[in-house]
Amino acid sequence: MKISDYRRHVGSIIDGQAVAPMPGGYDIEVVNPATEEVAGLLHEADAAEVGAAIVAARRAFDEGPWPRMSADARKAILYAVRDKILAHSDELAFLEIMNTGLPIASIRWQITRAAANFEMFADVAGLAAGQTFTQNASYLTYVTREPKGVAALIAPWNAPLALASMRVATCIAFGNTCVLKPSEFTPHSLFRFVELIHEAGMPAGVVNLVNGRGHVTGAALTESALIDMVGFTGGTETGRAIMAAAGRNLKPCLLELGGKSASIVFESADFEQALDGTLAGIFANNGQQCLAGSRILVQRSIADRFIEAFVARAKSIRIGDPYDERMEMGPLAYRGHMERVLGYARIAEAEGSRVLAGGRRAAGHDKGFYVEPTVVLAQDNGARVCREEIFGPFASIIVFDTIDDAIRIANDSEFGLVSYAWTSDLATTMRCSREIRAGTVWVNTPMMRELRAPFGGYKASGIGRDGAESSLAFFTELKTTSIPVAPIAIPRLGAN
Ligand code: TXE
Repeated sequence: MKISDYRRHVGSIIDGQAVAPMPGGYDIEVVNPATEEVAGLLHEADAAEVGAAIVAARRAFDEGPWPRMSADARKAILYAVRDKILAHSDELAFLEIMNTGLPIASIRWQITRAAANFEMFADVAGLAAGQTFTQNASYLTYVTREPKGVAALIAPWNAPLALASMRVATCIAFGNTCVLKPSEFTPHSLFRFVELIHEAGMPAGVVNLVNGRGHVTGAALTESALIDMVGFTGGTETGRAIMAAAGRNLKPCLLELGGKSASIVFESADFEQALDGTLAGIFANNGQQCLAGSRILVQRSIADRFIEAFVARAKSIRIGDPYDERMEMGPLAYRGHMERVLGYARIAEAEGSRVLAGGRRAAGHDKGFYVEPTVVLAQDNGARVCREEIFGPFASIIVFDTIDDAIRIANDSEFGLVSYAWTSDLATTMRCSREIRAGTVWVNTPMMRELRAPFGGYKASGIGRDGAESSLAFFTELKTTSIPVAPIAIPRLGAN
């Protein structure tokens, strides 16, 4: 695809129509992180434009066909969205890489995931059922699930299609409508995604799109009293601000936030598998993933050998043009983020931790936010590089002695999104599974998302879960109806 083939200036899509950017409106340059060139412009939606998008979503919910359609009719459209995503995967991949700098192999997989999100939640909604209570012989009481209303959905920049499609699919599958706001760093693939949703036959107003910065467009969306719920994926500090705004209007929030997850390598591990898995756990997706295994805990008996092998492999990771199939890492998403990640190498040195690899911009690139895979041997878990989410290709290694130490260190964190355990010992596996306070424990595997199962965080890693039952619970209201099965005696107030 050529640069002239895509829409460079993206704005809002309201009620199924692209909104022409207003003259004099605020435009933001979107930078390609691999080349530092301006890839396109983003027209920022102000509060009035966000309001128009919310009104469109409100009307589509209150009066439109989508919440009133049969589940099968909705499923047919959601399947058509899946097919559109797959049919346009090259185009979506081009746009996603242009904004994010993620390597094409990662992106291909994420586009497949975006399509799978629509299929999975169409199926889940198609099978959702209520409850019936007949214990009281005089009554039939049944419980139905109804769509909850209009959602404000805020997406991050680290995996825009995979993460926004999860929010949108879980929301609309149950009959809700939404306004989606992508990150201001990565609007292009999601603009095309929302166009494709309409090309698949989605009624106007079900999925609306606004673009802009968080404190302008995002805040106008989450502070609105006309929305019914908020779904957010992003940083923990932003999550706090969003929940505070939504809380003022008593709107519930589903928050998938940051992490500082432990990847624990026990001496009982299959060494090569653990090496492959811990490397993938921190360096996949350019290190920019909430579920990264960013604290690597290694048992002392194997520590020297493991660290040596880990550093050697980290130094050999192929970094370069994200459109090149051979590359394993591309540039970080934006300059400020790159500078923040590099800053942590200086913090590590100042604190007395040892930088074993990386910690600087990758050599051989005149342009682009490329950072060398960085490995730090931390003094202990109190180091800032072990406590703060860095969100880049930055592994902090800690050496431990016993399983008690490993579990204590894993749990000694503000976060609790996921954890990884590498062991062939059953008792060790079971202790990790039971005692680590994180939403997911992966044993002997890097990231494995079972979309049916709950996914989300303990502690500052989030509130609520994605997943078949969890998404149903968040995105629907429960209604109880009670009907007498025969005439009943009602007190006759005022009758005599
Ligand atoms: O993301 P933000 P930032 C973490 C990671 C990263 C840090 C900061 O540690 O270094 O967060 O990243 C919108 N009201 N993660 O600042 O702010 C914003 O426009 C409404 C973890 O770049 O979380 C964007 O659409 N919306 C992570 C979205 O929030 C607001 C993914 C995410 O941006 C807003 C990304 C406001 N007041 C970063 N302020 C993960 N868990 O996957 C911002 N936004």
